Amino acid sequence: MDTESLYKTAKLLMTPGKGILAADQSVSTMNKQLEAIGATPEAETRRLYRQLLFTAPGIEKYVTGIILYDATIRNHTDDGTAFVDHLIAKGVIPIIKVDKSTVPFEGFPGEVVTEGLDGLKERLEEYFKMGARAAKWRAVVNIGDGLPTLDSIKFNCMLLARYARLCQEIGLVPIVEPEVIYEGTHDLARAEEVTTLTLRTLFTVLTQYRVDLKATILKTSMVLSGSKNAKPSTPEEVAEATLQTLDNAVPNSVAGIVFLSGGQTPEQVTANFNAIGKLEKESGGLPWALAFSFSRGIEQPVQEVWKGKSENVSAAQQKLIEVLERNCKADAGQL
Ligand code: 5MM
Repeated sequence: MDTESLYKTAKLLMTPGKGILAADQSVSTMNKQLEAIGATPEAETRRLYRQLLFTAPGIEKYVTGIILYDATIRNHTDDGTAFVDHLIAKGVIPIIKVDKSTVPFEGFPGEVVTEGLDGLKERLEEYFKMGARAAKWRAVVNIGDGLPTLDSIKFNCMLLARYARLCQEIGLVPIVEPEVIYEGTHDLARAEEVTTLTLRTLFTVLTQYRVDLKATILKTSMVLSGSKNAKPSTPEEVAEATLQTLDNAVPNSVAGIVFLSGGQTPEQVTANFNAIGKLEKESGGLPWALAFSFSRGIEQPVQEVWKGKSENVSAAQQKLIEVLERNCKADAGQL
């Protein structure tokens, strides 16, 4: 394991003032997003959309890395340049999503388990050769009546540990993403309780299975009341609960923490992220660097401008830069 290279990559990914763009939608998710804007859900439209994102002038000023899906890492721009080579030339680190999504967890009604360990070592080796230097795996934790179960959390954390240690062996920085789902009627206190339990379990299991936390990035949900709770959390409440949870559950040695947007609206997630940035400043600094790693929270406004039409590409790229710039300001609590 080349720990020095891993530490260097992790540090670059967490460069202050920038974030990570999650452009790793699977084919089915991407197609749903295309249909929602009236675009044709086919391979060429998906390629054109990723090209729009990756060739946006100046994107490298706002992102350290971009998370790609398997079909995207194998794809190219109009002139035949591999997307990975295009990103590397801009100083943007290619990151690859390596999980194969979730399936129902038999014996655990209402819970899911993430697939993707079979053949993972060979896939990671191939992605490394292509130019990827980090990889992401998403586990899902649902909150509901009697949910989540500790057994389900533990099992998903073991899968995350196996993936993370394999990544480090091969030279890829693991981005571990245990997403506590926003959808539901739960209140803020319950979200905090579940997120704390999930993160504490995760770091116990990662340590047990010899994952180097100094070469690991956590991708986490913000802590907020459920999407169907009668009392939506204010940005100040989200900031306080989120930082308290991280303080209670994340070891100082972790290389960095990035946030997912999790179905919050783009405006809501940026306001919450800004409140986190403000509170971070007031607290005089945290043990880890914090950054954004939104997908829907950044891309939804871009897709709405683009609508799948070539004449809107430039305006959509401007929108992307505008949203990224706002989130970089929010990172510093400057909105
Ligand atoms: C768009 O969501 C990504 C891929 O999910 P699917 O495999 O279901 O298409 C996901 O990995 C994403 O990177 C993170 O969950 C964060 O995305 P959001 O949209 O929550 O910021």
